[in-house]
Amino acid sequence: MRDDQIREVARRVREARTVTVLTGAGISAPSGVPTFRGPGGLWRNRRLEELATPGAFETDPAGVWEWYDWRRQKVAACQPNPGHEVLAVWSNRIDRFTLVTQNVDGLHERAGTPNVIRFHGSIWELRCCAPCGDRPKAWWDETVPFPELPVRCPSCGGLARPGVVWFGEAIDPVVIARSLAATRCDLFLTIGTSAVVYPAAGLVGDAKGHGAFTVELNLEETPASPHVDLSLRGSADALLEAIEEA
Ligand code: BJW
Ligand code: ZN
Repeated sequence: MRDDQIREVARRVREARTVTVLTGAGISAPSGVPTFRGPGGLWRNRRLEELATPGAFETDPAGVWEWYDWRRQKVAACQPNPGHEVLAVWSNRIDRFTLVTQNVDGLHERAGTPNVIRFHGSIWELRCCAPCGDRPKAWWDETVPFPELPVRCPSCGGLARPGVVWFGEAIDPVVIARSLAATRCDLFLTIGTSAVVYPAAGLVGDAKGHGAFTVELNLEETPASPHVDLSLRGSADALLEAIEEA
């Protein structure tokens, strides 16, 4: 049964004119990056909602920065896995291929996928909280670990923050527009995401509404599973390798 499903996905990848992929933490899990809601997802016993919100950062910027500094160190020590690599191959082979990721780790880019749509920003981008005007609002910084926390804006000395999207914050409108445009596709794959965080979790339904064939790759069932055309259980890296092989 599973071999048939893998062959079917492989055929659809081959025949589709337009392919869109949405990834979540599960694609990076085989690289050793912890997921949010799985085992190892809790950091110092603090729930995600106590860390990934503007309120948490306002109350305890050093504490939230400690979490990001720890994650940046972890990601810096990780390598893209075969799942990232297969998607990079597709991105270069399929003319109309779009990769939307909720991940902030940068592993898709490191695997060689160009033009990744970073739905929730990047852990490697920083922003000044007190926009100081004499440098771009956001800048790239791969320092690991930071010598001092919380991180300060190198220009004005004000508080800096990670360039990510926290709960209650709006997704960049350009990112939303590009992602929604990409839901007009022949094939939409949702890979390694718990499908509970909106608006990202709504993209697969939008794609289905536009007539796309929808596929989920995940270790476990998710709220999206009953709604997709094909839901495959397994590790994203192994499934993507098997699809590419087929
Ligand atoms: C494997 C695997 C392997 C493991 N192989 N699989 C509609 C309904 C209800 C609520 C809302 C709604 N619309 C908006 C909301 C509120 C909120 C929300 O969604 N809340 C729900 C959680 C209840 N959304 C927001 O607040 C968003 N903003 C917004 O809506 O703004 C509105 C607005 C408009 C105008 C002005 C102002 C505001 C923003 C959401 C931001 C989410 N941010 C985070 C942190 C990012 C930064 C960081 O990384 O630090 O994004 S939270 C966290 O969750 C992170 C992730 O990208 C995101 C999704 O997680 P993901 O990737 O799915 O990971 P996990 O851990 O949950 O799941 C891993 C999966 O992988 C599991 O399924 C495993 O089985 C699987 N897996 N190993 C294959 N080897
Ligand atoms: Zn500044």
